[in-house]
Amino acid sequence: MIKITFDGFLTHPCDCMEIRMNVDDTVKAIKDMEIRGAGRIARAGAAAIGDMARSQKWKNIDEMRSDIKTAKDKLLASRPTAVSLLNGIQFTLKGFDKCTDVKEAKELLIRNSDDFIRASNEAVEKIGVIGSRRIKDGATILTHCNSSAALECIKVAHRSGKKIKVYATESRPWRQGILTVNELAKEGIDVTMIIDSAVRSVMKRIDIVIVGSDTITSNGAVINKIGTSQLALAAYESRVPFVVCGETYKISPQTLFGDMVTIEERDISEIVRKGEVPDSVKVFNPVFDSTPARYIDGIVTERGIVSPGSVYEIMVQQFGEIEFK
Ligand code: RUB
Repeated sequence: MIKITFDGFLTHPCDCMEIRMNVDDTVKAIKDMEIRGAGRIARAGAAAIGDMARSQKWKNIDEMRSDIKTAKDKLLASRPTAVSLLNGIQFTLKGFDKCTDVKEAKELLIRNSDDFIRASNEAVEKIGVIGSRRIKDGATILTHCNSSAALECIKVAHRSGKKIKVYATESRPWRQGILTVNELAKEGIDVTMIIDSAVRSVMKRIDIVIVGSDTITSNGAVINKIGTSQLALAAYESRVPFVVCGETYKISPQTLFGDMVTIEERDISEIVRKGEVPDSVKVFNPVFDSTPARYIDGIVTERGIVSPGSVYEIMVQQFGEIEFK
């Protein structure tokens, strides 16, 4: 298990696909950001349910149902913003309600979990290929935080022989930018790290902004790491294309029915150390923000590049059969 502790530095990319963990350990790892990034937490949630089905013994289906529900609730409470986690778990549980015996239910959950994980990884690969075509030879790219989908586009462009440069934001307070620059440097990509507040200043050097997504809403807005909307505004002002990468399971059907996306607020110790400011000072640490559709030039999905305005159609195709409670 790769350990990432919060001391202001992230040192290792985590990839839960190599790791098999029980539900409680998965929940802890997600809460502690040892497993992070919307795609990874979705795969970790699906993997935890699949492994529970693989390893646990139940006397009857009612007992199994009750344990799976508890596991689902715990996983969903681990991080509130990325709908990918909910969708990954919903996908894994598809058909579970109709199972009448433990053997059948176990097989279904294991199969669904494996299918989701495979499809999720394949989606990132496809996004990489599709998104890379939007990157011109000689382009300078700006990215934010650490998105496996966004970085895949950049890596595929580089591997195809395009000469590219990347600016990567630090992404305070967790500094996921450290992961990003390490990942890109390892690939041999020319990468420059900047502090978050340098975004507008460097925008004149940028040809395209490519970021990831945690949740995509029915009106085409994108929820991603705090600061993403600032990048979008600066790009809009400079007429620089702003492209979002998102697997279709990052679309939130709940938003169609009026639900708002919960923006996670994390502990203030991520921003200030104890005693650094008087107790009277309030500290606010929202870790995601929403970028309205009008600032987004395209959303790169595994089905192709779509406009924010077509999210509704994809939502219907993708989730038409799923019941949301
Ligand atoms: C990560 C983040 C990423 C998205 C998409 O935030 O905002 O841009 O999750 O990532 P955190 P991916 O580090 O707080 O989880 O493309 O890997 O799903």
